[in-house]
Amino acid sequence: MESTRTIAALSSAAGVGAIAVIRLSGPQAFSIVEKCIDSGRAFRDSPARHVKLYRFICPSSGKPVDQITAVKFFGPNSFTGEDMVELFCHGGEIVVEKVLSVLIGEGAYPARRGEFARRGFCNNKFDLMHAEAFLGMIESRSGKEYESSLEALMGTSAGRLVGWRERVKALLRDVDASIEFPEEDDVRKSSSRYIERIVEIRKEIEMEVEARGKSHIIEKGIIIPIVGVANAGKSSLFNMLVGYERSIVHWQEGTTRDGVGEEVHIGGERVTILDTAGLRDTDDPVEKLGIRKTIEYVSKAAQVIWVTPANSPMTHIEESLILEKAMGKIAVVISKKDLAEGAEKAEMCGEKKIPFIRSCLIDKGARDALVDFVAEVVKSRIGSLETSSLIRTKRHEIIAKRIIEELKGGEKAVAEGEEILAASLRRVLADFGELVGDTTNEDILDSIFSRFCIGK
Ligand SMILES: Nc1nc2c(ncn2[C@@H]2O[C@H](COP(=O)(O)OP(=O)(O)OP(=O)(O)O)[C@@H](O)[C@H]2O)c(=O)[nH]1
Ligand SMILES: [Mg+2]
Repeated sequence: MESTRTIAALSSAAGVGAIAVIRLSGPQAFSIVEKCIDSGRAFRDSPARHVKLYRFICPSSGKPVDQITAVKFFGPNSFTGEDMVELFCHGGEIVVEKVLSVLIGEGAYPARRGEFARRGFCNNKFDLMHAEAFLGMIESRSGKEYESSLEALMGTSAGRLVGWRERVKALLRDVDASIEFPEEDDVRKSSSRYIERIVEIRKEIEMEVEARGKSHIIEKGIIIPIVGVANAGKSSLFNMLVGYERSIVHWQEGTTRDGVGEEVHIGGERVTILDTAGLRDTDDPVEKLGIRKTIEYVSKAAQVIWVTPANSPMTHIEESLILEKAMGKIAVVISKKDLAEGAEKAEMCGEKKIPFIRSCLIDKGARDALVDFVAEVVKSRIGSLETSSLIRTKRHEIIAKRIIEELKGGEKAVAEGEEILAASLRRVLADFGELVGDTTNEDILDSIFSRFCIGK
């Protein structure tokens, strides 16, 4: 039996660190570690969740391997629901390798990806949504992703799911009762509310799926194009934000012809900044293509940075291609403040309530203020994007959409007969079951847990 094997793995990140965490789980977790500690009795007698310092040895040679601390967790009160040991050794690659190989020599099996979490799930320590929240927490690369994983991890969002499920169950009970006792009046009365009740649940799930759509923007990292007329200083700003001379800066107009993107962390969020071709009338076919791309970025991006020079008046192109098209999602950098005040442009931004900063983009000292400005812009943009802490993965999205379709079918089924409605509601419940992992098959579990790291 596979689950009776005792598994071991490095649970902290591979590489060099002060401390490494090695986990063991399974019926022999305690006895294996006990053999590898020179005062085995001290470990055996140590109570649960108690940290102690030990000398870790190789039992066959008796030679010391490392000085460690270890904690015991008695099943079912552990992450996996089994007996578990968390062992902290020194975080050198060789040390970890030696400790692990001693443990394996004493009968532990190297754990597969996500095997600890899978055992916890199989022992009902948490449901599948919760297990996926661990993964979300580990993988989150932006503050917003972290927040929604945290919400899922703390169980704040699960209440809504339980609520929907209970409401569908209650509805099914009423429908079943009505099938069984068709004459009873109060049952009849409730049947007139079937559609209403289904629509209510469906709309709530639809809102959640819609919010998931917005999470996509964040998961991929929000893309922010820097746009403006030719020679405004876009590439200068881009280089400043990414921290090195990524784009060519030149006094000639039309220097940048293609979108150049670079991922950066700004204000705790993962952002892709995009340098674009400057907007101007040109006959150059390549530049024209670049400009067409810029216009596309302006219309598609969730946030746009518009660079406009202080020393020249606003152009018609800026008015029609940026201001009009990106209203509500632009932030302005008024460049070349060393050459002119740019008072008119600043005034215009003030009037239209557009966030702006005046800057000299050839002054390296201006970088901090620009980064702070962009961080503020990113924060308020991402903060304004409502995301779902419930429908967080493609899997959730697919099942939630199936539930929505099934509920729509249920709405129609009310007219077709209660048996058909009941069958439809049963399918909805099965889908909810799949979401939390009650009715999920082995292949799906394999595909979920294989995305975890080894040691989780
Ligand atoms: N004095 C001054 N010059 C600047 C400033 N910002 C940019 N420049 C200069 O303006 C010229 C154009 O800068 P770029 O950053 O290449 O401008 P761009 O908007 O990328 O231009 P295109 O790619 O041609 O559309 C360069 O010579 C820069 O050194 C500024 O704040 N003050
Ligand atoms: Mg450029």
